[in-house]
Amino acid sequence: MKITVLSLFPEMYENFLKTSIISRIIDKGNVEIKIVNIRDYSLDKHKHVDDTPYGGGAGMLMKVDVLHSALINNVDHHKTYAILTSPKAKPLKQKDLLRLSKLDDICIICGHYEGIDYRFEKYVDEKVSIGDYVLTGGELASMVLIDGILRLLDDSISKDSLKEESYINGLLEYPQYTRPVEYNGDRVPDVLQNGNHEEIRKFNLRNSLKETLKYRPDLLEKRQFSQEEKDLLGELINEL
Ligand code: 6GU
Repeated sequence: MKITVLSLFPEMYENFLKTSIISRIIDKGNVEIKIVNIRDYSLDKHKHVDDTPYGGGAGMLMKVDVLHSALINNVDHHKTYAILTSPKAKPLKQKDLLRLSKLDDICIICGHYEGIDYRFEKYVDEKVSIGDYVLTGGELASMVLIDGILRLLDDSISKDSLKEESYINGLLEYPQYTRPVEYNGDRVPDVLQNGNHEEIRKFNLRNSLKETLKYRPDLLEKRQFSQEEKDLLGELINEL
């Protein structure tokens, strides 16, 4: 997979790309990441990349000519899937990361200032927000995208651990424990130590449902339940 990032702050990526898990996935060789400085495509001698909005209003907008030049000089716009980071978009979900992880060639354009000239949007295939809040720029959002995509390409993450993960099956993951068996009076639940796989499965499913009910009840509204899950949910609701 090839990922090209267009950014006004390329230095923000240095440590991110050097950090262990990400650099290991990149070093394995199937991923190439290129960070492009948008300012290099400025068309005037003062290297402007932004300008004031027509019609007035606060803040500056990124210039369409600069953005378009950065795009077409770095990717083949027929082959490359162009993603614009923006708080004005549908928030990213795990299923989006799965879909994007199957592409060969993507370009992430990091928005900045109060936004971009609207005319640039016709050169992008998709806009992505990472949540309902506002950041100063798209760089952190692009790193969220890259991290979330690369870990899905990594064959060292077992398919089982992906399957059990929060958001994949529409439930939050159940609590887990490792040694020591007792810490400050808190013990690892006995059932997890007894080796009865059916009891463990049921215990973990019940706790997944419990965590989801507590922190993300909205996820339960969208989901189809098995009879076993309905029974467990009934018990949990009675306990409230
Ligand atoms: Cl992608 N960009 C900015 N600037 N703010 C955001 C965002 C993106 N996603 C959530 N907030």
